[in-house]
Amino acid sequence: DTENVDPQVRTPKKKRSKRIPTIVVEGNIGSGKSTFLQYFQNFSNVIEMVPEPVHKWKDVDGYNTLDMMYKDASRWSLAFQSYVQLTMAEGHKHKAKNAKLKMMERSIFSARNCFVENLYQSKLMPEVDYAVLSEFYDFILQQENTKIDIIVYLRADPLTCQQRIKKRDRMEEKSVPIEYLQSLHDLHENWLTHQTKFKTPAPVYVIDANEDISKLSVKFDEFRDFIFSKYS
Ligand code: TTP
Repeated sequence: DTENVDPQVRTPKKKRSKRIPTIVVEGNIGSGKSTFLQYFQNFSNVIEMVPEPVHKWKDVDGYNTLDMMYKDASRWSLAFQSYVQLTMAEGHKHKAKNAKLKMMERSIFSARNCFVENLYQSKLMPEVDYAVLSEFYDFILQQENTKIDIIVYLRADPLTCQQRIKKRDRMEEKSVPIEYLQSLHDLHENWLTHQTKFKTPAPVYVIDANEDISKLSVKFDEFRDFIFSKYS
């Protein structure tokens, strides 16, 4: 009976921590997401970055699942994409502690709507694997707080992406063909520009990312001003 409880001794209600506005950075492989994130490292007093998960995918108890997936997608894409999905769920759950905003490279949404979809449509992933991943995805969306506030879409031509991938020379990506980048590009476009099959979970801010980084920084400045005034 709570009526008779002395308010002095009542245990205080647990403080619910407020959800921090979350920015998600999307775009094809090689579109410049890391460069964009690097730029915002300079504002770490305002924006907290969620650690980038690629290094985790390269070492799952000693297994480089990213490399395995590229070498034999039919065999390893379920293991790989399951792990990607897990690390994305962790990223969404991550609470920013010392900043007003949180920024994530990619999201569980692009992993599902672009990469898993691409593997399935190109018949590299069997229907049963796709079905299992999709159910798991739906479950995570019900359980975790995957709410995001804005998507920055770095839109770049597949050829530009290919050049940047070649330049950075990541060992696992040696054999990524232009057709693969083209179909991933189309899936990003369908999702973020045309919104045909999948709904976007937040408003989309598009940046034309074809230009050289020296020119791009002006656009990054513009986005910074936009976001800082929105959440000041
Ligand atoms: P990206 O997440 O696109 O990261 P990036 O470092 O290529 O980004 P940018 O060049 O714009 O800075 O992809 C990292 C690697 O992981 C890439 O080889 C594609 C692969 N990948 C998948 O195969 N499936 C997935 O679901 C995701 C998210 C990535």
